[in-house]
Amino acid sequence: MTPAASTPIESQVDTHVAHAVLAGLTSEPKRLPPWLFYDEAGSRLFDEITELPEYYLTRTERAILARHADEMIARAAEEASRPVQLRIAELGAGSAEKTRILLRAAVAQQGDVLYEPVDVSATALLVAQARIEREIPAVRVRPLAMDYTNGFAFEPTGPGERRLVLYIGSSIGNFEPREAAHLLAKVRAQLRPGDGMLLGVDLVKDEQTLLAAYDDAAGTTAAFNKNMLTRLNRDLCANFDPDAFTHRAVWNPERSRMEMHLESRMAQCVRFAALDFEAEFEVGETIHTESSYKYQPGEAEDLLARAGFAPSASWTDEQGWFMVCLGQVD
Ligand code: AVJ
Repeated sequence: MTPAASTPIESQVDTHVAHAVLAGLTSEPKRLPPWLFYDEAGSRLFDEITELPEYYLTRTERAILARHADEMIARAAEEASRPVQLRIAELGAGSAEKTRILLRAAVAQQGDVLYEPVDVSATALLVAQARIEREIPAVRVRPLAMDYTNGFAFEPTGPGERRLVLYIGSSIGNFEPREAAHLLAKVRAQLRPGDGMLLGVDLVKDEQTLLAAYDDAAGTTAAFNKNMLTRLNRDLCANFDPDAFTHRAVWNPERSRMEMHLESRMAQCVRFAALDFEAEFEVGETIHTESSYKYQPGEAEDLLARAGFAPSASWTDEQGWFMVCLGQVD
């Protein structure tokens, strides 16, 4: 036997991915967690989605930030007695494309700024760091590569410093409302009086607009959804035929969320060679791959308040499609 062939398969398998797949595909109905979207190809497809005409979220939030960044930064740094220096952290920073608007506003207000992006993808962080340091030299970038959903620790701020945590892009929408409140409370527990949290949430709107945003004409969202299967073929030696599944986007009004599913076009059996596991699909059976919760105006503030923040301001666009809220620690 060659050394390669005798290497235990387990040692090559990402156990985090393996556990997610075993739990999700043995449950009824079947599900897979949305973090599995973001391998290299998936992250690229997501960046493409943010530029689609139907995907209003990114450009709407960007417009809100562009219009109100100075006020957001000024409020976060507001202090009666002495000047404060803001330090900006960001959860799920990714390519940090929209963040640069806030960083520029902070530089204009205080001269320089320390930016601490947190993301599971170390490569995304390196790319973002290089770009920001080149474009805005007054920003020092200190990236932190980790899965912030499993707990995290910020470096304590010094005297005269305040931390502003960004959680923008509607990433919070992927969490069940109770999990979302729990995650924000964990962030709150790391902060001190005067620190703040800037939260971006997508708002409920007409169904047609929502459906188009998650089922675009070019098929990019369908490719993004199906890429999860391609990723599992690679990571777990599975034999999914991505074209044996159909992309489905559904508005669930009872739960106020968009859902993405992959629907099996036929009865089929998929084998995971790395796990010695098989998943059976009936014709029409679905895998639920993502929920994106949509909030009512006022609910984002409630979410912040439940996590222990005092909601201090919120900003929206003319159509009332997206909302950015600032919460502060009293
Ligand atoms: C990155 C979670 C905000 O829910 O809209 C884009 C991901 N899914 N198209 C979202 C996504 C389908 C996105 N978030």
